[in-house]
Amino acid sequence: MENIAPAISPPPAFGRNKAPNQAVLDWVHEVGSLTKPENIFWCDGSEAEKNYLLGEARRPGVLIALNQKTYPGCYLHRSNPNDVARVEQFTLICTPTKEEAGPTNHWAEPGETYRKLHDMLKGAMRGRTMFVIPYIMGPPDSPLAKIGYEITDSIYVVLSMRIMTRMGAIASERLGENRDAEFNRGVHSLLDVDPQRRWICHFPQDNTIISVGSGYGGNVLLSKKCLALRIASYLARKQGWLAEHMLILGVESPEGKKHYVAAAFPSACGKTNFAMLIPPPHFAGWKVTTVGDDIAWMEIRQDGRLYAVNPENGYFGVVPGTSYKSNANAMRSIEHDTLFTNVALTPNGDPWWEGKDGDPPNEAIDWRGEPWTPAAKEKAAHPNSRFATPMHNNPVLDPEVENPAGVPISAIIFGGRRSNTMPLVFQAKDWQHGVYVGATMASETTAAATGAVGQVRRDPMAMLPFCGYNIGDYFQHWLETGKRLTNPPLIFHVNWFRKDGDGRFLWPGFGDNLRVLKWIIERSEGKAGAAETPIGAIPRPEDLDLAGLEAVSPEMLRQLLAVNPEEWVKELEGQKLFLESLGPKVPGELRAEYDELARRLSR
Ligand code: GTP
Ligand code: SPV
Ligand code: MN
Repeated sequence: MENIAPAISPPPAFGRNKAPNQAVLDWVHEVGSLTKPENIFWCDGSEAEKNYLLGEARRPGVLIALNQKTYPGCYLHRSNPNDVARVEQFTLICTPTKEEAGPTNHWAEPGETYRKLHDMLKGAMRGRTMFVIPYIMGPPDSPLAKIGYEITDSIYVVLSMRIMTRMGAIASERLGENRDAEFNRGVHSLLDVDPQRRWICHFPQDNTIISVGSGYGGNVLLSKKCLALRIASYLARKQGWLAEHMLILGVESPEGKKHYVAAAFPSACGKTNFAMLIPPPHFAGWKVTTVGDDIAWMEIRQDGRLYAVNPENGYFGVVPGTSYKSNANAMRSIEHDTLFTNVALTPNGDPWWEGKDGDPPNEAIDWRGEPWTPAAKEKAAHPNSRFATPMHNNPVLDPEVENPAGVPISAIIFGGRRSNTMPLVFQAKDWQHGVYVGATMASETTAAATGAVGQVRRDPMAMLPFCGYNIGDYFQHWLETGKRLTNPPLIFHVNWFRKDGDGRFLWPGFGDNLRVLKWIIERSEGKAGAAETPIGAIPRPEDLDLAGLEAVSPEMLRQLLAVNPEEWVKELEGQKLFLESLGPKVPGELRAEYDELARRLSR
């Protein structure tokens, strides 16, 4: 457990290559003077550096090497048991006014917050090594690419950032020597991993992030949710593009027609799995390829279409439930060169988790480091245990993933985890209605964030915890983007999680989601049929390709596709209350969409 982060032995030659940019040097000097580390290590991203850091990480017990025969290049990290997920209540947007952060964010005044953080960081790295990590988000030549520097006292963060971003010399070279060149400043310190002193603070106006007191995932891999969503969404609005919590996938039919689709599902609601989908046996000749599994940066190009790039270089995915049956592509990806967090360890040194193929081991060490047997009540792997794996491990990585121009998006899909109400799929009437559907979507909460699990909450565009500014302005930005799109993607909503009266999933999900995806792309080509309903167009059973799908009876299909008036009375009320709770910044167009929906439902 990385409660303490001892200094490494004096950095070898490659740990001393400073950045050529004076603005970076000045800032690193400033943070060093404040935090007082034992030594400063400049990361270059080389293999030699990786091997050196892996060696160092084993000494203080930061990482455990897994069985190198069965899991070559794989390691296990156990985070502090008080530190296993994002902490939304301690995640702050520090804009000059509270209104800029808006009704859905926790706000704090920037000046005072900087002062508090500086107090906490004073001498915080004494006896530790301060790592300086240069990184690029996005294909380096993309007009959307962004450079960041993360300073951290955690080797685990360095090794994770190496996987998750384009890290090292490439980034400092790209930044160059110009003192005014733009880069994100990220500072992270574990402090003493005390939940009482855990703050994830964003200063969008300064392109700055400061994170203290955590060593876990989205709290500390500052490239990810902090930069690529919260700060990037703020920049995107100013600059006229979109930064979204979306996977990006390619889907190719047997005739060779290819589409790209972006989909926003809240945390732990199926993005990674959908992005790596394996077609069911009946779908011979169909191919699904992954551009990204969590974040999409999108902009309009000259042809009036929306193009997307994945800013990341790796996947930080949910482990439990991953198996050859549910996602063989993910399994193949994580069998080598992968950093696991909070999974269980078998006696032969393999990682284990609930839902892995085969029988549970007779004994194991659980995610906390305690002995475990299948008779135990507690889970062996934490429900939010994760893998960090390079995207180039993915057997179905899309060939366009490094294309600086991105890929053209034919359809946008919103989706949530809903036991009831929401049909398997429906299509919004147009862009504006689609924005309403995204703005009012809801999902049951998951283990990806601390707090209660399984409660339905509104999570607009799956961005509730990630929008770096006022959500009303964000909706407006979406509406304005639509007006600039002469060739807009169609917008859909899906729900893989509807349940029957006995609480069982009605839809098998995973690979079978291609049946829904096929309908979606056929709609984009103006082909497949549908029934018009008050909430949008829904496929009739005959509009879906259900060949070979024995698991779903006609009655189950009826339930999956149903729009039940009693459920929708409640849903409509929930949507109304939510929009009202957001205050006056909600665009009039969305209030009009609500009125229209209410009118259609009451007919
Ligand atoms: P984040 O990384 O937190 O953003 O999550 P994500 O949206 O990428 O979710 P992921 O694909 O990792 O799936 C989360 C959980 O949902 C896992 O336990 C999966 O097994 C489960 N899941 C994913 N797809 C489906 C599906 O189609 N049906 C069902 N029933 N479960 C699914
Ligand atoms: C999410 O919670 O949406 C994640 C995991 O992708 S984390 O990086 O911890 O935010
Ligand atoms: Mn996510």
